[in-house]
Amino acid sequence: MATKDQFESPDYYLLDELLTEEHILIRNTIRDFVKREISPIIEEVCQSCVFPKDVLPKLASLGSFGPFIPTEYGGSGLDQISYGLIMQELERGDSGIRSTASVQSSLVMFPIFEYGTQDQKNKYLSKLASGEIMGCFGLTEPNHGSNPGGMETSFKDEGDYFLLNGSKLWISNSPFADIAIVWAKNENNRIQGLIVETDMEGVSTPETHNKWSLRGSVTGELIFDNVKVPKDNLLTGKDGLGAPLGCLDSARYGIAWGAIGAAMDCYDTALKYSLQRHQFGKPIAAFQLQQKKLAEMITEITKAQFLTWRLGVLKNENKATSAQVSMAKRNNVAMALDIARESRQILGAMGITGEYPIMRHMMNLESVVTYEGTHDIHLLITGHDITGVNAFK
Ligand code: TGC
Ligand code: FAD
Repeated sequence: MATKDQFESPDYYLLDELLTEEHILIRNTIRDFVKREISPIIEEVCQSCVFPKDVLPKLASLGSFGPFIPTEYGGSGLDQISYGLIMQELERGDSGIRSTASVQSSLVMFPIFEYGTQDQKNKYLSKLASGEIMGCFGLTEPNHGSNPGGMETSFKDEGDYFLLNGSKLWISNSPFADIAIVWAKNENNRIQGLIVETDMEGVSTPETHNKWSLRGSVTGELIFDNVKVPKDNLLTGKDGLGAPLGCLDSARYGIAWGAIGAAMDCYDTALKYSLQRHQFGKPIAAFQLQQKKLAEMITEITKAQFLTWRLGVLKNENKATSAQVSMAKRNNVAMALDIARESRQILGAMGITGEYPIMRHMMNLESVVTYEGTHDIHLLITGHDITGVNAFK
């Protein structure tokens, strides 16, 4: 049975005073939605590994799909801080729910909006915003994860169509997606994006089973066996590896906010538990070792909140660099994972049960620290940025 969600958000340095009334309204709307619609079901969803598809239209109606896409294309026309706050609140509920929304927004709607033709925007964006169709993003391959530039998936110009062959692995949402943004090499070895409809002949999307992490998000493959893709489905606005990496900048930014949500939920749970749980005749919150854990958690959450809020301001001003996004993604996910582990200890044995959200967040974050660029890859991006020396080459 689901326990009531009594989450209270920590705001130690009064960050709310830097948000607009609209930001707070959006944040609170998503927070209420998560308490009402996600918290009561998420434990069962993750234990059973059955994705709650009826959540999709609800996420859409709240504007979680493409918040930053202009309203003329069905988006909400919101700024980057609003997008971040939506991701924070969804991930406070569960990383898998945030994942579903961030793939749809940053990895499917973003490339169509930024690199697509006018016809592609008209055809797909409103339907994606309303959740009428769902998308996925195929970059990673069996032999190419951190190094997507080495991808083997390719397409050939066959006159009337492009012939696509290859495969993608670890693709969020692929088993139920209607379309896939697929990154593949053309005959000149140049990476380009294609909009592939998953009911095209030769496309299969098998689900990846037995995950211990992100069980509230569906993961699968994308397999292309001589798929005839209409030429109108090529994303013509940008080519090269920079095109998919540009989408990742948007998604990684959302993850930086999302990780704060997961960390806040773990901290809030551990703080409350430590005040209620008595050992040796007093609440465990009275012991210095437990206070140290809690004090360090709120310090790290507060630092992450300000780093990420400032990144949002820079993004709104079009001044954020990819390296700044990498720093925030890396810092915040590691911070959240550390807090999940420490919180789990504060709950003792109770911490491993599904009665509390901590173990689920911890397991989810083991994926979040790997996808969208691993912890070590983001460190090397920072290293490259500050030294000018590229460790990948
Ligand atoms: P490199 O030579 O450095 O760069 C190639 C071209 O790309 C440009 N560029 C970027 N452009 C936009 N945004 C960025 N973040 C960019 N980083 C680089 C660069 O300027 C260059 O442009 P040009 O015009 O000179 O060609 O590329 P490299 O091959 O050395 O690789 C660099 C590296 C390792 C940093 C990059 O490939 C990388 O980020 N690897 C990590 C892979 C990754 O993050 N995969 C994510 C897959 S999607 C996913 O995980 C979704 S999970 C979704 C969910 O469920 O939430
Ligand atoms: P590898 O690249 O094989 O790396 C293994 C280890 O080696 C890592 O620790 C890495 O940091 C390290 N390493 C690699 N290169 C270097 C180096 N140069 N220096 C130092 N260390 C290095 N991908 C998509 O395209 N779309 C999706 O929707 C998607 N969703 C995902 C959902 C889940 C649940 C997961 C787990 C992954 C998803 N991914 C997706 C894939 C994800 O982006 C990759 O797993 C990630 O980029 C890392 O690739 P890899 O797993 O192949 O690890």
